[in-house]
Amino acid sequence: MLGKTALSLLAVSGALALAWGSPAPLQVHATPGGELDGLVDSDGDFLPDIVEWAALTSSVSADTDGDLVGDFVEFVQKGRPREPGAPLPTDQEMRVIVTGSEPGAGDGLTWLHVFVRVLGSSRSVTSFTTWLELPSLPGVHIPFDAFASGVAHVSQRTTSADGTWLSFSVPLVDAQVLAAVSPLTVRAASTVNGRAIESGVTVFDVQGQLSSLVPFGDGFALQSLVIPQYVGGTLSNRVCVLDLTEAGSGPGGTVFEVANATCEDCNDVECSSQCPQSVGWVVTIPGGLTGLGLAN
Ligand SMILES: [Ca+2]
Ligand SMILES: [Ca+2]
Repeated sequence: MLGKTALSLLAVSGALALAWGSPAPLQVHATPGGELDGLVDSDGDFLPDIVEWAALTSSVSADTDGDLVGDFVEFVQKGRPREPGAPLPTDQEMRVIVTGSEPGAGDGLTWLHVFVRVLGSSRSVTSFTTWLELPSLPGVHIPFDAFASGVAHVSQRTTSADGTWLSFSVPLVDAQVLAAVSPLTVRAASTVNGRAIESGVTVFDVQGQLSSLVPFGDGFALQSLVIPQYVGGTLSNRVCVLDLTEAGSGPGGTVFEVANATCEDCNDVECSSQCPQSVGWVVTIPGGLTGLGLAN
């Protein structure tokens, strides 16, 4: 798989370049009304439903915690969209996240999403790169060739007070394939109006479910990426809040140990009884939490 790494990064950067004003051959769809292209966004807040699931925001409310700061802004600022708080300073922002496919799609694919908030002209984005890192291959930046599996969806929305919002989503390989090479970290770096911004997300295979860490309270929640099937009208899923303690660093990144694990009620889903078993679990995150852009 690692040998097939020559094309997809070009596709990724090409899509964004096109959206941001540079000529590129990649096919994308215009969204003149500021709507998301191709992905269901039930509450119209520019975050697809599948992203809201993975990020633990509400897919039917554009302001999950009702603090008058919209979900999109809190999400790209790596804030706490489930907890009311004062607005964070306004700046260029970026956040990446990996999700499963839309319910009913039946393709089992995963998706990479990149969201950017640009203040000023969207043409002020002067660089963009995204790559994968594996703890087993420290320092190696793996482009997306072997992982991208379809056409990118690119959308743009101009707001009156919150800048220009950019959305880039591309289908990746089957969840089982991604699980086979996990844990892995998806990272992106960009320069917007002279400011270097970065973001990342680490994807784990937790007992057969692809999961990632989501900022939650004082720590992180472990949330599945793939929306499970409805069983008897009730969503059953693992929503497990982890307290991470830094345990050292190695060639693959910063090593964290799960010191505590508690179940929390999120999006009307219930935590798995297996959550407490996460205590003692060791996680290696390339670049650490700072590298993910989640530690302010
Ligand atoms: Ca939404
Ligand atoms: Ca809010």
